[in-house]
Amino acid sequence: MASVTSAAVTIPSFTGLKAGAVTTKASASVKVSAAAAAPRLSVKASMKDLGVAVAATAASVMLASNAMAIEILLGGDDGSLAFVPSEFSVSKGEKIVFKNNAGFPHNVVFDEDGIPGGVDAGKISMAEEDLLNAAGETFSVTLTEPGEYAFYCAPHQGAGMVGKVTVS
Ligand SMILES: [Cu+2]
Repeated sequence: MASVTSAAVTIPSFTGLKAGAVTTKASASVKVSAAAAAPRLSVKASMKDLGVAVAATAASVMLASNAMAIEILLGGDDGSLAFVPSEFSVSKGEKIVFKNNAGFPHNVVFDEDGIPGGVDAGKISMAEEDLLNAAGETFSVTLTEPGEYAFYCAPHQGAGMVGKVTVS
């Protein structure tokens, strides 16, 4: 019973996909035999659908990030010593807000050897000895020069609390 039902469902849906792909994409190659053309067209159609889905996701992320600041947590909810997320991207001029979450004190220091040439690390960093001591405290920075920026938390750099932001 069950196998008969699934076969009955599978065959019509595959045929439907094939028919849709042929009508939308292959009007020029009418003479190609259906048996030879169908598998390739089916693969093309599914890759095309996937591409559309990815592009739509990327577009909505870009719209969201252009509209406002991005927030990065200092310390994971479980108390782990990490930036969350540790790697992210922003548009130039977008505000980045680092927010104390757990496992503090933390701070945010950009690595002078890991930022675009001409950018002054001191102007975009907290001082090594300055610390965010309470939950919810923030440090904000806006980067205007495109490129990759490496940063770290001075007290926890040795524990792996480092991050990277790509500005474009
Ligand atoms: Cu830290």
